[in-house]
Amino acid sequence: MPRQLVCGRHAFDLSRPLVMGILNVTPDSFSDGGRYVDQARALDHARAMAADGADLIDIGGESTRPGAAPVAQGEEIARVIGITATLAREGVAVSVDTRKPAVMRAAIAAGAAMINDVTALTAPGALEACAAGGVGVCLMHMRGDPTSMQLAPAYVDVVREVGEFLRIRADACIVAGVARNRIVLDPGFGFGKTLAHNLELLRALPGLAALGYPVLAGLSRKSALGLITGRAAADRLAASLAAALAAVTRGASIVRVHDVRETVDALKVWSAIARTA
Ligand code: 8Y4
Repeated sequence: MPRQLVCGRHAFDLSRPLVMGILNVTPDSFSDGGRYVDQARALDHARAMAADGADLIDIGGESTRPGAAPVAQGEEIARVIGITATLAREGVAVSVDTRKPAVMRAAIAAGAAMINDVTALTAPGALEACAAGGVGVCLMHMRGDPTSMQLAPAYVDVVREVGEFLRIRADACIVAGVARNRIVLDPGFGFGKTLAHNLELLRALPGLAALGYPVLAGLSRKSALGLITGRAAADRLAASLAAALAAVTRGASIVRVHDVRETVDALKVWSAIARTA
């Protein structure tokens, strides 16, 4: 039987890599049209990514950038819930990127299929919110918090420490009642890691995948790719495609990307070559 990832009413076949499209609904500083304009544009972008072949759309209402202002939970809910409900009604598998249990509960009630948490459901009540909802969960590793994480990240053995953390969080999910086939692990590229740490983790992805859970890799446009190529974030498409292919070659089941159309094409070529059919 093919391996499956169950996210609410969506069941994904893991015999091919999945693409998660990134949708930020943090207010656009260039737009003074208010929430409605931001939301309408975000919805258009989400529908375009779904039409381009995104398997999941990851909606985030709180920036994890160093120095980003914290967002109150009511504001975060207002940013993400309308779009989540609309897309879910249209049959799109929506992932909501949040650290807050109240946002998780609202997202699940609105039809979210997955909760993507950069703190791996460590907030009090987060495990329970997700266990009750039947959603998929993405557990990400981060060292420190978004404000301090890039100051001087240090590990004795980054691969072992990240793997151990994720194994412990997966166990906590199972104890809380999250089904095994709903759990995704993510080493958290760029979250409290130097370029050398990110490269070590990427090389070691097969070991992480060997824990038995699908692995998500988020490398799209990240600063590690900027350090390697010398290019600004908007100019990192080729670097991002190379990174996505490197990740799936090493066992990643899901890639979280900005450029869905290009990534889907790259993965089609990769799959045509890789498939032993
Ligand atoms: C340009 C634009 C450059 C955005 C960097 C970025 C991950 C994640 C983020 C990830 C999972 C980001 C919410 C950082 N990264 N969730 N979230 N995995 N699961 N930076 O790698 O995209 S936000």
